[in-house]
Amino acid sequence: AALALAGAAFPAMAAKPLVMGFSQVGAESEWRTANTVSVKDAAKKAGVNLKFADAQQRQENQVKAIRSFIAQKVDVIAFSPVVESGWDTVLREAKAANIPVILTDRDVNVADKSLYVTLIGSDFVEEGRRAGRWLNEYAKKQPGKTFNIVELQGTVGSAPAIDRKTGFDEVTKGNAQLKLLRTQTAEFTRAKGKEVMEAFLKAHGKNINVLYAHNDDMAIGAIQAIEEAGLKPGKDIVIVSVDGVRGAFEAMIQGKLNVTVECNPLLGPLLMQTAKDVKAGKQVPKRLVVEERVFPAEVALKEFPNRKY
Ligand code: GZL
Repeated sequence: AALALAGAAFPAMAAKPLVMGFSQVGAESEWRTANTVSVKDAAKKAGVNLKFADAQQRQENQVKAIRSFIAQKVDVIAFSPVVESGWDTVLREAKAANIPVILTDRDVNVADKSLYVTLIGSDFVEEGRRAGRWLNEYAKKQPGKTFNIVELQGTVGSAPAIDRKTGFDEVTKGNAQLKLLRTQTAEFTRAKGKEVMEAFLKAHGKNINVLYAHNDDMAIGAIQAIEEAGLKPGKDIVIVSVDGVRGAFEAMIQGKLNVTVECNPLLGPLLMQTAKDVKAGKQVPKRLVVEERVFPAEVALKEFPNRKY
């Protein structure tokens, strides 16, 4: 009789750690830094082997990173696309290599939606609507007064810049009290926010009543420019911003910023769980939206100790 394999015990196969290639936009804002910390911490906690690449806000660096992840045969690719367009080719290469792609934070504009599994992130159009609704309510308290608005847009072609403008315009376009004076990109950074606000102030000075900034970093840069022009941010120029980062809470507590619309960067844990589900062949929704709030200056002091980023 064949020799029975008496009790040959195979060592329990330790699950090989999931390998994730992550291409990050850059390090342009407090929000982005918090997002990177969340992804790295969550990978550690989830036992995910994370290969992290910072693109310095350049799309060609993200394409290069994704190609390198494909060459390394990672289990899953995740990235936050710096702009919406120009991803079809490299995502088709990932699909041909049978590597699932998860979008975090920002969306892509691709003809074939099967090129990515899901998008985890905020509803930027709703964030823009929330900023516009706050301003409509603010204007209502001063009937008859008109407000000249200047707008600092985020990175040209990025989902948050396109959508935050869309949402804000949608809810404010019928308001006769509000008039958009100037709008220009300041690329989500403090430095550019200050530079563009200086130009706006040189051209329009005291005629500016409101600043709508697509993120807190640009608002904080603009606050410096407003003070250097001898005006009071938060009073002479009312400031509406987005993200809800620490710097915004500090500015609200100092009376220099009037409201920030939260955009949650803490996507790491949901990303790691989703990656594991995808690898296990589970169905995941095409869109995973994170919950967010609006923080007017009146609540800043109370809320500040609870902030996690
Ligand atoms: C929003 C994110 C934006 C932030 C900016 O989810 O893409 O990019 O609002 C960051 O601070 O630069």
